[in-house]
Amino acid sequence: MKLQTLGWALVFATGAAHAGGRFAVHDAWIRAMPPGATMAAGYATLSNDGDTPVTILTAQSDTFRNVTLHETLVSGDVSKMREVHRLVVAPGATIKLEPGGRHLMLMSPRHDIVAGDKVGITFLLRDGTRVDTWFDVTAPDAPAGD
Ligand SMILES: [Cu+2]
Repeated sequence: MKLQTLGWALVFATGAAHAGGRFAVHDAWIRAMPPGATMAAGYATLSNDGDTPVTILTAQSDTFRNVTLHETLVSGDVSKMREVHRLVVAPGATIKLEPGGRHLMLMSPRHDIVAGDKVGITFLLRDGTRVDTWFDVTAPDAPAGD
Protein backbone atom coordinates (compact mmCIF):
# COMPACT_ATOMS: atom_id res chain seq x y z
CA MET A 1 0.00 0.00 0.00
CA LYS A 2 2.77 2.35 0.93
CA LEU A 3 4.66 1.57 -2.26
CA GLN A 4 1.59 2.18 -4.36
CA THR A 5 1.08 5.58 -2.74
CA LEU A 6 4.67 6.48 -3.44
CA GLY A 7 4.23 5.39 -7.06
CA TRP A 8 1.29 7.70 -7.58
CA ALA A 9 3.14 10.57 -5.95
CA LEU A 10 5.95 10.14 -8.47
CA VAL A 11 3.50 10.04 -11.35
CA PHE A 12 1.95 13.30 -10.23
CA ALA A 13 5.31 14.93 -9.62
CA THR A 14 6.67 14.12 -13.06
CA GLY A 15 3.53 13.61 -15.17
CA ALA A 16 2.92 17.16 -16.33
CA ALA A 17 6.55 17.87 -17.18
CA HIS A 18 6.90 14.74 -19.27
CA ALA A 19 3.50 14.60 -20.93
CA GLY A 20 4.73 16.61 -23.90
CA GLY A 21 7.67 14.24 -24.27
CA ARG A 22 5.64 11.06 -24.57
CA PHE A 23 2.92 12.53 -26.80
CA ALA A 24 4.12 13.23 -30.31
CA VAL A 25 2.61 14.40 -33.57
CA HIS A 26 4.05 13.09 -36.86
CA ASP A 27 3.34 13.60 -40.58
CA ALA A 28 1.01 16.53 -39.98
CA TRP A 29 -0.51 18.06 -43.10
CA ILE A 30 -3.37 20.17 -44.41
CA ARG A 31 -4.61 20.12 -47.97
CA ALA A 32 -4.22 23.62 -49.50
CA MET A 33 -7.51 25.49 -49.67
CA PRO A 34 -8.95 27.14 -52.76
CA PRO A 35 -9.01 30.93 -52.34
CA GLY A 36 -12.03 31.97 -50.31
CA ALA A 37 -12.62 28.53 -48.80
CA THR A 38 -13.71 28.69 -45.16
CA MET A 39 -13.02 25.10 -44.12
CA ALA A 40 -10.05 22.74 -44.22
CA ALA A 41 -9.06 19.51 -42.57
CA GLY A 42 -5.83 18.67 -40.73
CA TYR A 43 -4.36 15.18 -40.69
CA ALA A 44 -1.55 13.68 -38.62
CA THR A 45 -0.36 10.62 -36.74
CA LEU A 46 -0.59 10.99 -32.96
CA SER A 47 1.53 8.72 -30.81
CA ASN A 48 1.92 8.06 -27.11
CA ASP A 49 5.25 6.52 -26.11
CA GLY A 50 4.49 6.81 -22.40
CA ASP A 51 2.90 4.29 -20.06
CA THR A 52 -0.24 6.26 -19.20
CA PRO A 53 -3.04 7.39 -21.54
CA VAL A 54 -2.87 10.85 -23.08
CA THR A 55 -6.19 12.66 -23.43
CA ILE A 56 -6.47 15.38 -26.06
CA LEU A 57 -9.24 17.85 -25.28
CA THR A 58 -8.98 20.12 -28.28
CA ALA A 59 -6.61 22.07 -30.51
CA GLN A 60 -6.06 25.73 -31.31
CA SER A 61 -4.40 27.72 -34.07
CA ASP A 62 -3.58 31.36 -34.65
CA THR A 63 -4.35 30.78 -38.34
CA PHE A 64 -7.95 29.56 -37.88
CA ARG A 65 -10.62 31.13 -35.69
CA ASN A 66 -12.16 27.77 -34.92
CA VAL A 67 -10.48 24.36 -34.56
CA THR A 68 -12.30 21.20 -33.47
CA LEU A 69 -11.69 17.47 -33.49
CA HIS A 70 -14.06 15.66 -35.84
CA GLU A 71 -14.87 12.13 -36.78
CA THR A 72 -16.49 10.97 -40.00
CA LEU A 73 -19.39 8.53 -39.72
CA VAL A 74 -20.49 6.66 -42.80
CA SER A 75 -23.88 5.05 -42.81
CA GLY A 76 -24.91 3.57 -46.15
CA ASP A 77 -23.80 6.14 -48.71
CA VAL A 78 -24.26 9.09 -46.34
CA SER A 79 -21.16 10.53 -44.71
CA LYS A 80 -21.49 12.85 -41.72
CA MET A 81 -19.03 14.56 -39.45
CA ARG A 82 -19.43 15.16 -35.77
CA GLU A 83 -17.33 16.74 -33.08
CA VAL A 84 -15.22 14.60 -30.77
CA HIS A 85 -14.85 16.15 -27.32
CA ARG A 86 -11.86 14.14 -26.25
CA LEU A 87 -9.48 11.76 -27.91
CA VAL A 88 -7.57 9.26 -25.78
CA VAL A 89 -4.27 7.89 -27.07
CA ALA A 90 -3.56 4.69 -25.12
CA PRO A 91 -0.02 3.92 -23.93
CA GLY A 92 2.05 2.66 -26.85
CA ALA A 93 -0.73 3.46 -29.33
CA THR A 94 -0.93 5.65 -32.39
CA ILE A 95 -4.06 7.30 -33.75
CA LYS A 96 -4.26 8.43 -37.34
CA LEU A 97 -6.14 11.56 -38.28
CA GLU A 98 -6.80 10.77 -41.94
CA PRO A 99 -9.15 11.53 -44.82
CA GLY A 100 -12.46 9.74 -44.25
CA GLY A 101 -11.77 9.30 -40.54
CA ARG A 102 -10.89 11.49 -37.62
CA HIS A 103 -9.47 14.88 -38.45
CA LEU A 104 -8.97 18.39 -37.22
CA MET A 105 -11.72 20.63 -38.61
CA LEU A 106 -10.17 24.00 -39.36
CA MET A 107 -12.69 26.78 -39.86
CA SER A 108 -12.57 30.48 -40.71
CA PRO A 109 -8.93 31.03 -41.72
CA ARG A 110 -7.51 34.48 -41.04
CA HIS A 111 -5.76 34.41 -44.44
CA ASP A 112 -5.52 32.13 -47.50
CA ILE A 113 -3.59 28.89 -46.94
CA VAL A 114 -1.41 27.86 -49.88
CA ALA A 115 0.81 24.86 -50.62
CA GLY A 116 4.20 25.23 -48.95
CA ASP A 117 2.85 27.12 -45.93
CA LYS A 118 3.30 25.79 -42.44
CA VAL A 119 0.43 26.23 -40.00
CA GLY A 120 1.07 26.20 -36.25
CA ILE A 121 -1.45 24.10 -34.32
CA THR A 122 -1.40 23.54 -30.55
CA PHE A 123 -2.92 20.44 -28.98
CA LEU A 124 -4.34 20.91 -25.48
CA LEU A 125 -4.03 17.88 -23.23
CA ARG A 126 -6.18 17.18 -20.20
CA ASP A 127 -3.21 17.49 -17.83
CA GLY A 128 -2.77 21.09 -18.97
CA THR A 129 0.13 20.45 -21.36
CA ARG A 130 0.12 22.42 -24.61
CA VAL A 131 1.86 20.69 -27.50
CA ASP A 132 2.88 23.00 -30.35
CA THR A 133 3.14 21.42 -33.79
CA TRP A 134 3.53 22.49 -37.41
CA PHE A 135 1.24 21.21 -40.17
CA ASP A 136 2.58 21.31 -43.76
CA VAL A 137 0.19 22.62 -46.35
CA THR A 138 0.25 20.34 -49.42
CA ALA A 139 -1.01 20.93 -52.95
CA PRO A 140 -4.75 20.31 -53.40
CA ASP A 141 -4.11 17.39 -55.80
CA ALA A 142 -1.45 15.69 -53.67
CA PRO A 143 -2.33 12.10 -52.88
CA ALA A 144 -3.66 11.62 -49.36
CA GLY A 145 -0.93 11.08 -46.84
CA ASP A 146 1.89 12.63 -48.87
CU1 LIG B 1 -14.92 17.71 -40.10
